[in-house]
Amino acid sequence: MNKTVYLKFSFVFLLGLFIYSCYNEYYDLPPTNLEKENLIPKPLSILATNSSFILDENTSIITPDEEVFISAGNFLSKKIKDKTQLEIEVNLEESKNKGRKIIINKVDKNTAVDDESYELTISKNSIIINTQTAEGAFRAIQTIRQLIPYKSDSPKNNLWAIPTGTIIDKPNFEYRGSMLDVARHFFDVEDVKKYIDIMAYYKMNVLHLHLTDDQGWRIEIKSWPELTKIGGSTEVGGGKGGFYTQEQYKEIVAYAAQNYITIIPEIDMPGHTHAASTSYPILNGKEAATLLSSDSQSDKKAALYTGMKVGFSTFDTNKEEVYGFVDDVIRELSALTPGKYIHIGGDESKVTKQDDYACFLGRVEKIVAKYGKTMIGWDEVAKANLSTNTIVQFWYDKENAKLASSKKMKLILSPAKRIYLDIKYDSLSKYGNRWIGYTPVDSSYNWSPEKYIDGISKDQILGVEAPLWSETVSEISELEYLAFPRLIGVAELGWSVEENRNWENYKERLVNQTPYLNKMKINYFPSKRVDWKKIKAK
Ligand code: TNX
Repeated sequence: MNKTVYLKFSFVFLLGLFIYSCYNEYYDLPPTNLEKENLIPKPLSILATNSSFILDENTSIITPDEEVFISAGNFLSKKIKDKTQLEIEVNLEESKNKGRKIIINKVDKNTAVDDESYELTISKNSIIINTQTAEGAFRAIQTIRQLIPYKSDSPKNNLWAIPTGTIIDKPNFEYRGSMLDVARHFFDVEDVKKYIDIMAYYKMNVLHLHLTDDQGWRIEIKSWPELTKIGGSTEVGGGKGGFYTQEQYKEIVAYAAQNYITIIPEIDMPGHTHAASTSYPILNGKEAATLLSSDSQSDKKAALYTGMKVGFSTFDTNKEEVYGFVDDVIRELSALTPGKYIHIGGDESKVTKQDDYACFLGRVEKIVAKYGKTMIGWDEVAKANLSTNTIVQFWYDKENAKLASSKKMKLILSPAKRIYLDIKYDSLSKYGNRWIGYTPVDSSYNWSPEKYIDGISKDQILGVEAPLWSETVSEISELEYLAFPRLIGVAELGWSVEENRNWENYKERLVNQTPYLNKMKINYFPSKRVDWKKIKAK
C-alpha cells in the first residue's frame, strides 16, 4: 500500500468512525418505554415501541395552514424553548426537507369522534399528531411537553430523547374544571393566568370564577358602577380587595381561550349578596335599614362584611328593581363571555323564603336564556322548577343531585368531601377550611365520579370541578398550597377512564411532576402520603 492510498484509507476510516460515533450519540440511547412515562392524566391507550425520537436543533414543526393550528404549533415551539432552549421553527419552507419533524395533521371530521381527541405517533424520525381540531392538537401538545425530559440526553449535542410509540387519547368527561373564589380574597390577572397555565398542562378545560359574594364584588358592571367602587373595596380580613375591569376580564377570557379553557363567570344570587346590597341598598330593603342614617360612600364602606360567615344575606326577590339589576349584570357579562355558560350561584340562600327562592331562580333562568346562555347553579337550585337545560353543580346534598337527575338535568360533580381544594389536608394544614373534615391527597383522588351518587350514571354527568374557596388564603402561594397537588388528581379524574385510574400508579407519576412544579415555582403541599424521594424524572 503506498502512502497516498494509506492516507486515503485512514481518512475514510476515521471519517467513518466519526460518523458512527455521531450516530451512536444519536441512536444508541437506551431502550425506552412509553407505557411507563409519567403522564398525567393517563392517556386512554399507549403502545410502546421502545426507541427514541431525538429532539434537537434540526427538528421543526409543521402544521396545517390555518391560524388555529399555526398558533398551536407556535405554542409548542415556545414551550420547547422554555424547557430546552432549543429554537424550533414552525412551518419554515427551508426546514421542510431537513431534520426530524413534529407534524400536526388535520384529519377529516367524524362527528362520532370527540373534538379533543388525538392520536400521537412517535417514531425515530417524526412525531405525528392526528386530530380533527386545533383543540385536539393542543391536548396532544401537552402530552408531548410532558414527554420531553428535564435534562438533555446529551448536553454536548443538546438533544432530548422522546420515547417512541403510539398514544390514542380522548377525555372521559367533556367538563374538567376548577373554580377560583376571587370574592373572599381577590386574586389579580397574573395569578389567574398562572393557574390557567397549570390547568392547561393537565388538560383541564374550564375555569369557573366566583366573582361575587358577601365580602366582595369583583367584576366591573358599567351600568352599576358602585358595585366595584364600594363592593370591591375590601375582602375577608379587611384587606384592600380589588376587582377586574371589563378589559382585564376580557384579557383573562382571551388568555384562557388560547389555552382551550372556557371561563364561566359566577354571580352568586339571591344569597351571598351582602357586597351588592351594600353598594345598592335598593337590592335589599332590609339591609338598607341597617346602614347608618346617611348612605354616604364611607358609611357604605363601613357596612361591608369582612368575616367568614355564610347564609345571612339575600336580595329582596319581590322588588322589580332587582330583576332590572340582574338583567343588566347578565347582559354585560354575557357580552364579555364567549363561553355558553353563566353561573348564578343559588347556594346557601338561608334567609330567602323557599317560594321566593324558586320564583327568583325561574326569572333569572329566563334572563340567562334571553342572552343566549345556559345557566348553572349550585345543587340547591334543583329544588326550584327550572328547565332541563340548566346544569346543577353538586357540592353537598346528594338528594339535590338525585332530584336534578330525576328532572333530567345534567350534573357537574364537585363533592366538597373529595375535591373542595380549600379543605385542610390534615390537622397540621396551615390554611384551609375544615367544616367537612380533612381531605388528604389520596382521598381526593381515590373516588369515582361515575359511581359517587347512587342512581346517577355517567351519561348524566357533564364532568368534575374542583372549587377553591378563598376565605383562608390571600396570597397566590397560599392558594397553591391548597390546590396542589390535589388539582392534578382532579385533572386525571376528569380526563382518564376509570380503568386507567389507580392511586398506587398515580402517586408514582405524581412525584415525577416535581420538576414541572418547581420550574413553575408552585408552592405545593408535600403530602407524606406520597414518597417525594421516589422521583425518576430525568
Ligand atoms: C360552602 S360551596 C360554600 C362557600 C364556602 C365553602 C367553604 C358553596 C356552594 N358554598 O360559600 O366558601 O363552603 O368550603
